[in-house]
Amino acid sequence: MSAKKYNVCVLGATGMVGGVMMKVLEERDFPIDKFLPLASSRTAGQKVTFKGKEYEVIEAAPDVFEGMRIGLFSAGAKVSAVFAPEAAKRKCVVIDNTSHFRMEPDIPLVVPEVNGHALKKNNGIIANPNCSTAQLLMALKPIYDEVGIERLVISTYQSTSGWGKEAVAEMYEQTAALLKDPGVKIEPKYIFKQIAFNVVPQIDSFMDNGYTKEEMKMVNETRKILEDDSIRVTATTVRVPVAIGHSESVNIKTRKKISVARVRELLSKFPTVKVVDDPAKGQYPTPIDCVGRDETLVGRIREDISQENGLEMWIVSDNLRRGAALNAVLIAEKMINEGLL
Ligand code: 3JN
Repeated sequence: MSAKKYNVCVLGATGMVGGVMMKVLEERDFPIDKFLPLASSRTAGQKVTFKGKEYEVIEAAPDVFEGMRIGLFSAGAKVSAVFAPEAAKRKCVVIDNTSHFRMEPDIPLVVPEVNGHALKKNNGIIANPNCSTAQLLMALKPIYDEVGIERLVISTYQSTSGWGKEAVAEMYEQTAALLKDPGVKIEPKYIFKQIAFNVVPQIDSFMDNGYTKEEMKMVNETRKILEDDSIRVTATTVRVPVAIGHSESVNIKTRKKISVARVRELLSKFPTVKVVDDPAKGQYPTPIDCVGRDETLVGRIREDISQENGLEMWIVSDNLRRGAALNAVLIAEKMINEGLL
């Protein structure tokens, strides 16, 4: 990377993704001159530590972006809607982790390893995909490039951290309460139904077509990132009582036949994908294996016995990291390396 250093702000610095963004920036020794942690009025004033130094989190306002060059945003779609244009206007390039701009035609939606080329044409706002989409595409891209994809049927098993700190705490609190008294009445607060000892087939709100917003994000974002609206995609997204790490069962109908051996070979060569797939040795990925790791883990790769050109696979990744923070930092690094920043 260049010797140049950048003024970087993180909006949503008190949240789970914001925390991992700061960690990833530190770990990768991102070239930072001035660092500014920001949040909405709800959590501004709290303290965060970055590179061993304590910072007070400043409340986001248009003027705070003056002099900033890179903004990593993860404070919710409404906050981004207000502040991303304000930041971009002040020459602070925004990498936004919310859904607000993802489907806007002139805003690139990017997983760097998959469609990094899309960064070239931007108006100062880049969208980071939904966490479930990002990890999915890491595993699909090499297959798509080799044989094309006709249809995808996805079922997700998403951890509570995808819904924020409060949802993770809610899972532990409910679990503790039920261990103490199995008959206790659980009142869900952040997750739509009891999450302890349960699974909940609703993530985000329902739409008129019966799908949830999370499901339609996966459908629409997959097509945008692969630049292929002909792919048919359906998804059921489910919350499970796991703290970190989203899992996905994916059925793929390819346009041409591909062997399982070739899929394993292609995935093994793809950056930040790791094949963990040795059924004879009982090896396949589970969410606890992916926590804190950059790699998307893929296993259970097999031919679908029910159709021609069908594949089944299981994709696991750290949703806070791969699906959000790392993806955002990789976008910034790629823009620097390509002279876009
Ligand atoms: O729950 C998950 O696992 C992922 C949730 C993502 C999410 C939650 C609330 C609002 C998003 C997102 O990234 O799409 C949004 C949003 O930005 O709309």
